[in-house]
Amino acid sequence: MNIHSLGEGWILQEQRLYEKLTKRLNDLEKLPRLKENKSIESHLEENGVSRRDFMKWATAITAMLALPGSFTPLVAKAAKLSDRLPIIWLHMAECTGCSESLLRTDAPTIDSLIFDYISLEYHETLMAAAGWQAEGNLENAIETYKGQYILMVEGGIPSGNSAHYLTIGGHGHTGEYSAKKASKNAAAIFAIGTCSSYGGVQAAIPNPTGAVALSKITDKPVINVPGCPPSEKNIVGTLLHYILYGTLPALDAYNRPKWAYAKRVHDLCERRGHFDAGEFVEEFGDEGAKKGYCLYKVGCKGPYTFNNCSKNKFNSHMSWPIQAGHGCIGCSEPDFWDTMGPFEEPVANRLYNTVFKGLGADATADKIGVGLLTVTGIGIAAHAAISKFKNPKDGEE
Ligand code: FSX
Ligand code: SF4
Ligand code: F3S
Repeated sequence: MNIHSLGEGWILQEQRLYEKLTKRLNDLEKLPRLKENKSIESHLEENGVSRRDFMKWATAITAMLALPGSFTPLVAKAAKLSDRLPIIWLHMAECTGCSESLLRTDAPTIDSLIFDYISLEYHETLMAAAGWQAEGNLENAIETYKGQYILMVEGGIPSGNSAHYLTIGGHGHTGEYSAKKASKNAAAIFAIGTCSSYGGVQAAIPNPTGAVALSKITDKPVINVPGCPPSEKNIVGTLLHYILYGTLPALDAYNRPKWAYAKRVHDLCERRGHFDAGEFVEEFGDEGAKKGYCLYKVGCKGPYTFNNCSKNKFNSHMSWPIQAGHGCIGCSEPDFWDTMGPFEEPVANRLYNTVFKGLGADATADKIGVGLLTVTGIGIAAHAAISKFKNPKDGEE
């Protein structure tokens, strides 16, 4: 095959995808608006966002989802149609940081405005209803939108004491009961945050409430969007990806969308040049810290953590942990509370088995042939080993 036919193959593939996504959006457009009859343009305008800003935002999301620039109008259209799909958002055991990541900004971002605009049928932090009425709303939403709604769950699911460590509402239903019930008839399920994806802080040893990941209480596929909390862009991007494709994204071994979690924090880090040059912060506040040197020696876990934080940042794209001067604590990895600490010390010279858990090589580092790992070797070894695993769940990019 020559270079020209390769190029033509790509163009054809791109064209097919464009047609497929256009068809999906046209079908969605036929569905009725679920909220008040207001366009996203007027909603954004009322909040001081111009059409130009909206298109700039759509361009950035297109790139983030690894789509060609020519797909920007489709991404903009997907955002416009985000009021056609009902969403149910449940809170389990957590700190509400995931919702806060999305909503807590002094000037609302386009991401948070999109979230305002979608048809959020139930969200315990945001809804006005309380008590019996709130419970009734949840039952109604599950019933009315059977098989159509997107379920987003924040928080780990306590399973101890017959799951009674978490009870919610007048009937005293357990979190497990509500999450199971809502999962049953969902069109798609997203675990928002590390708690929902893997158990999170409440599942840290000794895990007194027996908190588990959402994926442990349902046999339906769960897309994990970890991070404690995840960035607003990763939450909104996951939603837009589903609106665009209507199918699961390509997932990594921990069921995280590859468009967001395929690369290590270390690979995308603005301090990487200093790591490669051997320029390290030796202790917080030293000359190296002032010069923005690499934070590995003060505990950065960026080499073992998969996330796109440096690209998306937090608080309206203002900053992210490493820019703020602290190392990554590995917050988007399973069991990071137990395995990534102490957070301000490097993981040198200790048996490292965290990132391999669940990949089929979960016992000890010996099993994967790296033994006791040394300071800089570990990230490279971990990365190489992980790269070798082929994910059976790979779908579309
Ligand atoms: Fe908190 Fe969400 Fe961490 Fe967990 O976040 S930011 S404890 S991921 O479930 O609220
Ligand atoms: Fe960045 Fe941390 Fe890697 Fe240093 S170790 S380059 S601070 S991710
Ligand atoms: Fe979390 Fe590390 Fe990003 S701590 S927010 S994955 S930089």
